[in-house]
Formats: sequence, C-alpha cells, structure tokens
Amino acid sequence: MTFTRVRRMKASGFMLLGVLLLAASAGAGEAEVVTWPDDFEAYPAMSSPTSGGWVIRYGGAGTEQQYVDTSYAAAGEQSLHLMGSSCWSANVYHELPGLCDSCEVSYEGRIRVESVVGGGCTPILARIGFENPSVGYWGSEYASVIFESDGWIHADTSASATAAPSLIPYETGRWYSVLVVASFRTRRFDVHIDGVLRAEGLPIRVDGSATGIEICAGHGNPGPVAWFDEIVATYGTSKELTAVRPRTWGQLKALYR
Ligand SMILES: [Ca+2]
Repeated sequence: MTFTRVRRMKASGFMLLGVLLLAASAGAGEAEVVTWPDDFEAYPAMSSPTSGGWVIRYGGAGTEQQYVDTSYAAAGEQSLHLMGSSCWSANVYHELPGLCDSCEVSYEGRIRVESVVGGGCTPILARIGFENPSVGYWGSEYASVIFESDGWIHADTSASATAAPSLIPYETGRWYSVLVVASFRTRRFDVHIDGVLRAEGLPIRVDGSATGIEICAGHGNPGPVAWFDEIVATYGTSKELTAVRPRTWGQLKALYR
C-alpha cells in the first residue's frame, strides 16, 4: 500500500481509524509493518468509541461513562474518557488484525489520571497494554503499563498487579506518554515513559499472545477516571524489525495530507 492509497482511505471516510498497511512494495524478506492509530478526533463528542471498532468488554461505572470527551486532550480537541468502579473496571478493547504470536510490536498512548483513589478490588487505576480476550477467565494482558493507587506507574510482567515492578511516581491531572516496545517472539518488552527508557527486557510471563490493544480505568472508590489519547500500535513479523518503532503523530498525520 502506498501513501496514495492511504490518502484514498481518508477520502472514503476511514480517517485515522483505518488500519494502515504499509507493506513493502516488492522483494522477499522486506518487512511488512502495520500501523494502527486512533486520536479520537473523528468521533462525535460524548459518543461511544464503539463506532470506531472499540469493544467495551467490561462497563466499569456504566457504559454511558465510557465516551469521547472534549474536557481534555493530549492533542487535538478530544480524548477518550473511561471510568471504573470499586470492583468492576472499564475495559475497552480494539482488535489489531494480523497481530501474531511471532510479531515484533509496539504501542504508544497518552494517559491522564484524574486522581489517586484507593479502596478498590485491585490497585489498578488506569492501564494500557496488549490484550487477548479469549485467554483466561477475564482475558489476558501482555506488556501492560499500569497507573496504580500507590501513586506509581508500574510495568505488568505477570498479570498480577501486586507483582508489577515500579517505574516512576506520577502526578494526577497530567498527560503521560507511555511507549512499550515488545516481542512476542522473545516475550520481552521495554517501557518508555515520556520518552525516557524506564525498564528494559521485562518478561512476558502470561500464556498466549495478544490479539489487540486494550485501555482500562480500573478499581477504586470513588471509581477511578482516566483519559486516553493518541493511541498507536505498530507491528510486523520481521526478526529485524527495528522498524517496529512508534511513528510520531507528526509522521502519521503527514500520511493523511
Ligand atoms: Ca485527540
């Protein structure tokens, strides 16, 4: 697919919600890289993100609380507002077609946590990561980054939040950039926060591999609130895919001009 084809996708209304298949034009062994972005600008304000292919797996404080919001944005005018509850989180999932168990992958997302609250069934206030809804009773997370009720950002290596290594403390009411570069082939991942490498070579211990990406507002009393923006997943199969690095939003948007 060429850049011309990408422009045609915009004209046909896919906007930033389409999967951009940036395939090699010719030649065996060339990397095929898929980049999937959502900046939440193409939705009507206050609408459900399900119109963009997101699935609300668990409704948190109520499905009506999971909506595209104009209150805050990491960029543009809109972001996605999620609200969990004391023991029932808001899990919003998007399939990534072609994501495979030998893929080199990355995701980037912007996250803003409203306040640090405790008293929930887990310490998870907000989370982003790869997901497979079909593995495990509740689904399984891979290479997740979690904002917890102890005021720290953690990396999830075991699907057990209590065992997640601490990275840095975070401030409420501030946007953070989370970037994870992972390999389902080697089952390792690196975490960057605001462009700084904070953990390297962490293990992915959870069985199976991901089929998509998920964002979550977790557990607390009152229910934790978080905003998400500028989510990008990039993935491919080449073992030499250093090219599987996140494209900046400037680079992505340039594809649409
Ligand atoms: Ca936005």
